[in-house]
Amino acid sequence: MAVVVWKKLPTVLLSDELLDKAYRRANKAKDSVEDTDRLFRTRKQMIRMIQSASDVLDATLKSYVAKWPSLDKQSEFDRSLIDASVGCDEFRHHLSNLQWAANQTMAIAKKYEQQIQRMMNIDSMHQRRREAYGRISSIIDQVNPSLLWLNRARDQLRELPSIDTSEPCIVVAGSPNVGKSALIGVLSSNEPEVAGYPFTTKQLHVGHFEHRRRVYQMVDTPGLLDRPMEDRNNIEMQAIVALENIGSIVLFLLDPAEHGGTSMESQENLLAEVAELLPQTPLIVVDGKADLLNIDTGVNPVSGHLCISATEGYGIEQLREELVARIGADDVGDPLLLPEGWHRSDR
Ligand SMILES: Nc1nc2c(ncn2[C@@H]2O[C@H](COP(=O)(O)OP(=O)(O)OP(=O)(O)O)[C@@H](O)[C@H]2O)c(=O)[nH]1
Ligand SMILES: [Mg+2]
Repeated sequence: MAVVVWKKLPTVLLSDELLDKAYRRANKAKDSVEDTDRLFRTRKQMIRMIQSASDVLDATLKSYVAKWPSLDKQSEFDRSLIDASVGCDEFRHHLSNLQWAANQTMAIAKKYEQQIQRMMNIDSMHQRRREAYGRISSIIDQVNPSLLWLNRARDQLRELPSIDTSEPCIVVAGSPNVGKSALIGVLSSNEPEVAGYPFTTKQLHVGHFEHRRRVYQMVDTPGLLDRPMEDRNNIEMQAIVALENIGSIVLFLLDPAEHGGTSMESQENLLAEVAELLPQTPLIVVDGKADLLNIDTGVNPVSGHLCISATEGYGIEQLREELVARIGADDVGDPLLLPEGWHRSDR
C-alpha cells in the first residue's frame, strides 16, 4: 500500500490560469510554424494552436487526477481521514470532473483540427480556431468549481498525518492528559511530526524510532480513543475501526496518579471499550507518570504493568524492547519474507 505524502499534493490551477497557460503555449507553437505558402502556413498554425492548447490542458488535468491519491488504493485509515476531512464522495466527484474536462477538450480539438484540415479559406480557418478556443474555454470554466474545491481540499489534506501501512505502527490510546504525546516524544528519535486530525481540534503527534532497520511509527489518537464511545458519530467510528488496519499494537496508557483528571475507573472503562473495538490488535497496557507514583523499577508492583515516566525517562528503553518483541516485525522465519532491502547475509 502506498504512503500518501499529503504535503506533496500538487497545487491546482484555476480555470483562468489553466487557460492562460494553454493559450500562451499555443501562441508560441504557432510562431514556430514555417511555410512559405500563406494558406498552408495558416492551416498549420491554426491546427498547431488547437493541438498545443488542448495537449497542455489534457496533460495538466490528467496529472492532477494521477497525483491525487486514488481512493481504491488507500488504506482504510487514509480513506477514513479523507472522508472525515473533505468527504470521499466529493473527492471522487471532483476528480472525475477533471477527467471529463480533459476528454472533452481532446474531443473538441480533434473535431476542429479535422475541419480546418479540409478548409481552403484563410478567414474561415481563423474563425474555426476561435470557435475551438471558445468551446474549450467553456468546458474548462465549467469545471472551475471542481478546481476550486480541490485547491481548498489540498490545504486541508496537507495537514493529515502520513502513515506507512507497510511498517509497524503503534497506536497510542488513553484518556485525555494521561501523557500520550509526551510518551511519543520520548520514544521518538526525532521531534514528532505534528499533524492535523479531522476528528478534533487537537493536533496529532506522529513519532518514529528505528530498530534493526525497521521504522516503528507511533501515532496518538486525541479525540478518538480518549473518551467513551457512546456519543460517537459514524465517521469517528469508521476511523476507529480503520485503526485496526494500521495498528500493529495498541499501547494503552494509564495515569494511575489521576494527574490528568480522569479517574482510574473511567480510564479502565475506556480500556475495556478500546479492547473490544480493536479485537484483532494486540494491546499493551502501560502505567504512565511513574515519577508521581514513586516507582522506578520499570514494573508497577501493584498492577503488574510496565511503568514509565516520560518526564523523568524511566522505563522507556524497557518499553521499547517490549514493543519490538510484541510486534515481532523482525521475527522473520522464512528468508523469502525478509523485508525489502534486506539480504540474507545480514542475518
Ligand atoms: N509528572 C509527569 N507528568 C507528565 C508525564 N507525562 C506527561 N506529563 C504531563 O501531563 C500533561 C499531559 O501530557 P500530554 O502528553 O499532553 O498528554 P496527552 O495524553 O497527549 O493529552 P491529550 O493529547 O490532551 O489527550 C502535561 O502537563 C505533561 O507535562 C510524566 O511522565 N510525569
Ligand atoms: Mg496529546
